[in-house]
Amino acid sequence: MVKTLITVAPTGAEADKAAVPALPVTHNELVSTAKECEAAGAAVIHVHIRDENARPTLDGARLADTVAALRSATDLIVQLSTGGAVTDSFSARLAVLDAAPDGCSLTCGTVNFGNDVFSNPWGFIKDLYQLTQERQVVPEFELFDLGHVATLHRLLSDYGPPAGGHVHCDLVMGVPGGMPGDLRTLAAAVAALPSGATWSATGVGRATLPVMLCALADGGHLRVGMEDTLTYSRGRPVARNAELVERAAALAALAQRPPMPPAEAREFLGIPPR
Ligand code: KMH
Ligand code: ZN
Repeated sequence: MVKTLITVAPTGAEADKAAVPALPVTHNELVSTAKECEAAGAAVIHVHIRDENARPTLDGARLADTVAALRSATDLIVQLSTGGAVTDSFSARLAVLDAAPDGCSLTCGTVNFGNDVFSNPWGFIKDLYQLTQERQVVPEFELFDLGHVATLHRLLSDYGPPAGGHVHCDLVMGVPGGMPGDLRTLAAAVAALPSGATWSATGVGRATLPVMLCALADGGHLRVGMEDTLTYSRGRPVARNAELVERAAALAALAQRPPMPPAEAREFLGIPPR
């Protein structure tokens, strides 16, 4: 029985702190959220940071401080976002690896993102991938659409295996402009993955629960958090990221695939022990 890897994505780059007071945006809010989510069953934290005005930033010193603080306060695997916000430059997104995280996200294609475009042309994808190999930062391949799976195959075939040697993907489903969060699409995406790859899935907004249940039913892993979902149930805002992790952990336990502790998750993902 393979346990369930739970990733928490507590902040994201899109939600506005003024509209969503429970969103962790300060250093202290992020660290205390991380501790609570670890206690609730998370093994990985997918990190976006904010500046002093709660706006998304890729500031290098802040990122490095955040990595250090999360490492000293938790055993979580620290995965920095290289997606950032839709307004971030490619050079700033590449420079995220200077903060030397355990892992990073690596999105395998451009996607419409509501009224915006999340831009990931091939030239940027391959540069970022080669940088992860050089720095030995383990990438998680973020797939927002079925076409992104084709680019993942091209990346592996042109540049070889990732740092750590294991391919782990995250299906991000239900973004307006990306693949929908339903059973048939999830099955098609999983069937198209490279052989030996493992995968998590996350459903944005109202796709959260269907995607979580489908992923558990099909041997997948879970990502939850306020980056993807601001509503716990109809009309009820998320109060804390940890309640999303608690719900994921409870469903995983019900599926007889309890949460994977961080040390096991490191081995599973090919990330060296701390
Ligand atoms: N904020 C989105 C535009 C990632 O973290 O790598 C991109 C994103 C993906 O969140
Ligand atoms: Zn993200």
